[in-house]
Amino acid sequence: MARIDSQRMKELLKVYFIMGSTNCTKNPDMVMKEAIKGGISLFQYREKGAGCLGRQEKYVLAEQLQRMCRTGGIPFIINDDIELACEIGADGVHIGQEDEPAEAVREKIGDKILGVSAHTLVEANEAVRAGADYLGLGPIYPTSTKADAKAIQGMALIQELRESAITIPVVGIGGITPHNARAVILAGADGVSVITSISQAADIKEAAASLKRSVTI
Ligand code: 3NM
Repeated sequence: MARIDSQRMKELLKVYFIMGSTNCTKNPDMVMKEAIKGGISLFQYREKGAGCLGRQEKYVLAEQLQRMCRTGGIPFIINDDIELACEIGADGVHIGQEDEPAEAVREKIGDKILGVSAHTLVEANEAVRAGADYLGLGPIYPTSTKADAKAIQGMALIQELRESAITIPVVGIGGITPHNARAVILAGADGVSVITSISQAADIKEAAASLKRSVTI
């Protein structure tokens, strides 16, 4: 296996859905099924926050969601838990700045997809050097999903990055909905990453489909 091609990565980032059990008001299986039907392009399992699942249950849900992604042809990424990602053969991992250094994670995961959250140009450059395949930039808009979210970035970081020499695929995150997604793409992102606007939508399939329409320019 070789590292993912940058063009393919950009395609996968278009509608990047992130979810864990605490983000769902409905059964996670059902949410996943509808999101796939609606046209998500990539999925990240992120089990975080108050009331999140313990090790064994997390493992079971991860495998369940991974199976659904496989059937739907959607690559399956795991947040933070590199051990779990390697154990179940996930397609990639996503890490933040507080996690293990990207360079060490790249060593452990070989050619799997590596995503890194960045909040400054310095962090972005460092992640590229360490072997990231894509960057998550945020929070773009206000979000109540991540308790320790940094200051709102708006489009500034995406634009700054696009004006720099960095060409790595990037996805915006934080408070993105079908109504404000297009601005993120127009600012230079390759896609949008969302939790709430899909996981808690009244019509999950339509929310995913609507995001897909918004980012298709
Ligand atoms: N990371 P929602 S913001 C997981 O800024 C995450 O790096 C962020 O959730 C960052 O789509 C965020 O519900 C939460 O706003 C995104």
